[in-house]
Amino acid sequence: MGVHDCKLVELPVIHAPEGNLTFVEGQRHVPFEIARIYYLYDVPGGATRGGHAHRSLRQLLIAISGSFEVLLDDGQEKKAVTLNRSFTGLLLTPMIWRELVNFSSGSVCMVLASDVYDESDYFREYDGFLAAAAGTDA
Ligand code: T46
Repeated sequence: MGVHDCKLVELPVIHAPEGNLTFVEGQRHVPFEIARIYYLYDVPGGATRGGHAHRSLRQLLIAISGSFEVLLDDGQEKKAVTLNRSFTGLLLTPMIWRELVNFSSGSVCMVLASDVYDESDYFREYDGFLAAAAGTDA
């Protein structure tokens, strides 16, 4: 699993004159059952979110409103993805260091996650993540 497995997912859009509707179904539009939803909002200009990796958590990030950039790093390769559509998600596989930057004013990042919150699933130190990604950790 690497940054190239972190793919964009196009979600269905039901168009109507009164406005559009998008929906997400676990195991259909995302390759996992959705155990948790959380969202980032009121992010001040210049702030960075993330700055960690997950051992096993899988997630789908969606810019429900506005835009932001996701910087991905699997320990060997890096990739930057801009999210700015409420019908496009970014799938994050395990063992990906991520940083979210350049939030536009009023933007909202909604995250669908494969598991409930578990701090022990996080790598919050980059060196520890790199060692685990390289298989050189204890
Ligand atoms: C990720 C990016 C995109 C909870 O209590 N429950 C939760 O579900 C989450 C996500 C966080 N928290 C607590 C843990 C911290 O005390 O909220 C605080 C802030 O969490 P964190 O610093 O991890 O927030 P972000 O925005 O840097 O990262 C979050 C997710 O943790 C992470 O999985 O990929 O959003």
